[in-house]
Order: sequence, then structure tokens, then C-alpha cells
Amino acid sequence: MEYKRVLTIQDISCVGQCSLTVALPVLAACGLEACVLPSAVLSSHTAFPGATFRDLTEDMPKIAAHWKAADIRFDAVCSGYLGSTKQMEYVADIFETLGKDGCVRIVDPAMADHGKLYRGFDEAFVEAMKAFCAKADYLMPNVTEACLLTDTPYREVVDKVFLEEVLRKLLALGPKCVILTGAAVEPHMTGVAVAEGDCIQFYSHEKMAESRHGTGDLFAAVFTGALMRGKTSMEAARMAGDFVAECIRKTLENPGHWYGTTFELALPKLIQVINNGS
Ligand code: PXL
Repeated sequence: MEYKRVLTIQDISCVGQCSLTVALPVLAACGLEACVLPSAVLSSHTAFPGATFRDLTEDMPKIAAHWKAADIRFDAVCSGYLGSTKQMEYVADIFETLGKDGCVRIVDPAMADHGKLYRGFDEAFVEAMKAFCAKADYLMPNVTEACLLTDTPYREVVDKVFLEEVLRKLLALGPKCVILTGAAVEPHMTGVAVAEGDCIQFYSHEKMAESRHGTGDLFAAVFTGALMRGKTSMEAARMAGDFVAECIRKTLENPGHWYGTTFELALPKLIQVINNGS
């Protein structure tokens, strides 16, 4: 089996089961080498009031310069939660200079959920993200981020017509493929939509009773892992959606675990699915 090297660029939230602390174990479970470029270090994700935040923007070009000099290159580069617009410029440069031939560029425009921007983000960040999305082969927003990126008023309840319109506008930003999470087109279900060229496909799966932090990051990591293991974008999106549902199911068996998912308990199943496809 070809052994691939993936670079994941996002924050380390020391506590909270999101961003790098979920991407690393998930990519490893997919049989990939996971390299990291931390965009910031936080004591926890921002849903814990009072989280500390150390911005690592200044370190990013220095780290990238070392990799260039040492001829370290990646089969895939994916970005998640970024702390500033300057960081988008650095990631865009990494996309151009640190990829092997055929490198896959994946952007999760992590900045909002449930109709609201995360703490610390503003309109200028959203505007910069619109331009950054053009650099992506695969763009992976949730419905809130999709609405922000396309100047569409957010709706709690959506339907296929609404989502198809948003997906077309997202493709117009420039990515080759859009994977939209939280695309709920049937009652009591949630799902994912994959848009590529003129083709839009939907996959519905069970909607869990509660949501949890970090599920977008889990989705992005599984999608990336599955894609790099040779799955199609639709297969990868299905695997990612099913894995997130399984993580929430396991989490709800541990009442009181409010801030993330007990995703570790679902990793054995992921390893099986990635290797055997069932
Ligand atoms: O899961 C997205 C995410 C990543 N990183 C940090 C966050 C969040 C969501 O709130 O706060 C620091």
C-alpha cells in the first residue's frame, strides 16, 4: 500500500477534542502519516469561557521555509480553524509550494456553526475566507459557513432547492468540489451533499439527538483520510458522515461529556471500514 503524507493546519485546543487533537488520531487510523502546522495553541476550544489563545502566525512562514529547504513535500494539505487572515495567506503559499505533484488541497472554512460565527471571528475574516476558498480542491463547509460564504441568510430548516442554490454559489467561488455537512433534506435526518461540476449528490443519515463540538473537524479528517486511501469524494463523504454519527452515538452513552465526542471509542470501527470498506 502506498504510504501518503498529509499536512494538517489548524489549532491545538489542548482540551476539547477538536482540531489537531482529533485530526491526528483519525489520519493515523486511516494509515496516513500526519504532519502538523499548529495555527494557534489554546488551553481549550472557545466554548469554554476564558480559554487562553497563543497566536502562532509568525511561526508559520518560518516552519514552511524549513520544510522547503529540507525538501519536505506533502501528498495532501488541509486547513481547518485558522486564527487570522494573515494565516490564510501563509496557507495559500504552502498550497503552492509544499505539495508533491498532484497534491490535494482541502479547506474546512471553520469559523461558524448553528447560524453564528465562533468567538473571535468577524466580517473581514469571512470576506478573506471567500477568496481563500478558490485555492481549494475540496471545500467542506457546514450550512452556516456555506451561508456566510455566499451571502445567503441562514436558515435553520433547509431543503434541496435551497442547498443546490448555495452549492452552486460555493462552486462559483472556485473550489473543484464542495462537501456540505448538515445538509438535512429529509425530516429527522441529517446528511451531506457533494457538488462537483454539474453533479450534486445527497447522502442522508440518522440525525442524532444532540450535537457536539469538533464534529466538523472529525468529518474533515475522515473525509481526507478516506480520499487519500483512494475512495471517491462521495464514498469519503459517506464514511465521514457515518463516522460522526457513530461518535455522537458513543458520546451519548457517556452522559455529561458535553464539550466534544468520545470519538476514540469509534476508531476501531473506522480502521475496519477504511481497510475493508464495510
Ligand atoms: O471545532 C472547531 C473549532 C476549532 N478550534 C477552536 C474552536 C472550534 C470551535 O469552537 O473554538 C479553537
